[in-house]
Amino acid sequence: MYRILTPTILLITSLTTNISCNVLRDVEQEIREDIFDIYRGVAIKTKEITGNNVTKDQMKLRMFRNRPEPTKLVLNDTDLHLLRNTKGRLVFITHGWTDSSDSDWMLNLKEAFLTKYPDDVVILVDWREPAGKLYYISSINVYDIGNFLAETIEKLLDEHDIKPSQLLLIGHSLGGQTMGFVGKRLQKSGRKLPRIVALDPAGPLFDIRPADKRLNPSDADVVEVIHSDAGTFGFKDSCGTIDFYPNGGNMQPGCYRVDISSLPGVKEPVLCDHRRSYHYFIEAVPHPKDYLVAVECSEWNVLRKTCDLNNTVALGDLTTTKTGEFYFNTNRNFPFNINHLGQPRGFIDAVESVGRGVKNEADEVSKKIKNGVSKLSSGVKNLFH
Ligand SMILES: [Ca+2]
Repeated sequence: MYRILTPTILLITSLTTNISCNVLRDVEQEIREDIFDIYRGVAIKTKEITGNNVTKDQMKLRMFRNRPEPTKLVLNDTDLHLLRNTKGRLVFITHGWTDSSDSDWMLNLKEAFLTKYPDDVVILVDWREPAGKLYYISSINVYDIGNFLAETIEKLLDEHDIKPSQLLLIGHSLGGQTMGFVGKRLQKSGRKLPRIVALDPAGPLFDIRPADKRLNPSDADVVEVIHSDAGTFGFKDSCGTIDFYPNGGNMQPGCYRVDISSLPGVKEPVLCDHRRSYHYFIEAVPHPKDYLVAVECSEWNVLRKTCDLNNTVALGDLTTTKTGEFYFNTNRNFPFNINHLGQPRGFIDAVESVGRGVKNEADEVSKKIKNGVSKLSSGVKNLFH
């Protein structure tokens, strides 16, 4: 749609939007430090990979497919031959901290794939127990889970005629980091994954690690990253071959509308931005073209956006080999796709919304969050349970 527009460079100032955003970002930073930084010292001292006892049976693979007949089973090593004649892809999807494959988002994403791509097989990777530890421990456990999943994939490639081109790995939060470790491990035996999709890959404790100990652009031929809570729960900087920053990457419209002052209701508003990454992706999968279209921007800061309207990619295009940083705006609620006729509409919406009172809302919510932060410090262990 952008191609019909004549200007190739778009500059839009949105200073007012960013003032209100910065209020919330400061508060988010406080929450982040309360939740994660108390463990930071421990995590740095912990020898990575050692000192934990994750076993392979703590990783469960739940397989779903429509053909040759609808099948749903827990996949053991002895069942891998069932995948031998898969015509489509093997889509591995995994979750993050304190999450499991029972989550609606994983089941919805599975359905999105099987409906749009009926020849695909979806395998939900469940590691709920190692993912349910204190954050710094779970953040170390991703090494083991990544290695276990890589071993299974090696068996599929070596013994069951699966081709590397059939593999697609998708993970949210710590799961995004996990899939990076699968890619690293496979490269040790000379194979490279074609594509990883990391949905707001975890930032805390990974942001202080060197690139080879976290998700990085060399983990697969294409590493797609959707940053929806960049710098808070998600990884802030570009860490893929292509990085999407919906709504700028940290402040998702429609989040922060739940009353945070009554814990444990704090869970939803705090994680709302982080979770939007999978909501956007689930909505994108059925529409590989002309939907949730992102535009490449070389600059996106307080004062200006410098975007190349001729360089776009749809979020659901799982064939793209484009590289760079891409941005798109969304609606506040489902459906998140904005009518892109006249592409600048998304940007105009963002500016207009300030006039509609977003600033007031932001101030009110930030006040409530600040009240919540003091409660968080005392109850952090129970926060996500
Ligand atoms: Ca955020």
